Amino acid sequence: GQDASTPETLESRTLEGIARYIKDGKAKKIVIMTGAGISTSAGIPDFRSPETGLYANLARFDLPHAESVFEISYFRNNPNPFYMLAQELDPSKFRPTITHSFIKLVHDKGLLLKLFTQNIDCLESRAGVPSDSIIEAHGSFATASCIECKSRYLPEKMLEVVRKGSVPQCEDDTCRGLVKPNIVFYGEPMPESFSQNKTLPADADLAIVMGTSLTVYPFASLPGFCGEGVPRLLINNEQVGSLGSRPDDVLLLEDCDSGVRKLAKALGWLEELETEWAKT
Ligand code: CNA
Repeated sequence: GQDASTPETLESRTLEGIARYIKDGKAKKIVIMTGAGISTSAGIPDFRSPETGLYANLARFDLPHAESVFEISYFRNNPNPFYMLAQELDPSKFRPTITHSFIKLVHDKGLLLKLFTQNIDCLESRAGVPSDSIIEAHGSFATASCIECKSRYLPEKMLEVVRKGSVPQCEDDTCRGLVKPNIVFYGEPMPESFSQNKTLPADADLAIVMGTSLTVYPFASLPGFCGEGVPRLLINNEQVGSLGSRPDDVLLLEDCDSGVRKLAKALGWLEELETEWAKT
């Protein structure tokens, strides 16, 4: 949890302390880091929540272990569990949460340095965050391609084939490789956009980490790139990573949506936030 040391930068290690810091104009370059927990209230299960998480519900697929569904070597031999899951997770079925709209609002205020997301559901874009402000660290469902020759495949077409219970294959007759959305599987390299920007948190004057277990590397190392003395706010159901260990870390251990509402209220942004969310 949050250690007891007195803050160096914030007036107090509380949500109000963070709000004051922002209102005083000290946070002009906010880096936001997110994971599956910001989309659970939209109805998309995360990986690791007990009972509701995907890993807890993969037994029916008879996998060697839960992560196999996202392993490139497993996918090559048996893509069916992934495609079954892809059908359920079809991102067009879900609406952004108020947490996504909060990120849009931070952007509209001119305060967003960058959003790093592990999510593949494209809900940040759907909430209106412009693509050049988003680093999709694990890719997304927005594009798809052949895992062998890398040629592009229309994602709508992929979902159409998947919905019929068939396996989408490369349209090049000499290839016929499997098609997969361009999400990063275990065993695949990170996107260049991530590698090129991963030290960007060092330029931030505030970090907000939300809805992630911070267990997947290299993403999980991002909050560590923030400078010492730069406040880091965690809004999550549980304490994760090393957040709470620095004197200007603030832990808000609760639901993301209620947490961002509290922060927005403390900032005097709540009405604007609700209006923004109503547009989605
Ligand atoms: P995770 O490991 O499942 O962790 C989720 C974290 O969020 C946990 O600490 C939960 O306690 C917390 N949490 C869940 N719901 C809430 C909530 N409503 N409010 C506050 N906290 C909550 O997920 P990570 O993102 O950390 O793991 C990385 C994987 C998950 C990435 O590679 C993603 O691609 C992948 N994933 C993405 C999605 C998506 O795009 N929506 C869904 C499922 C998995």
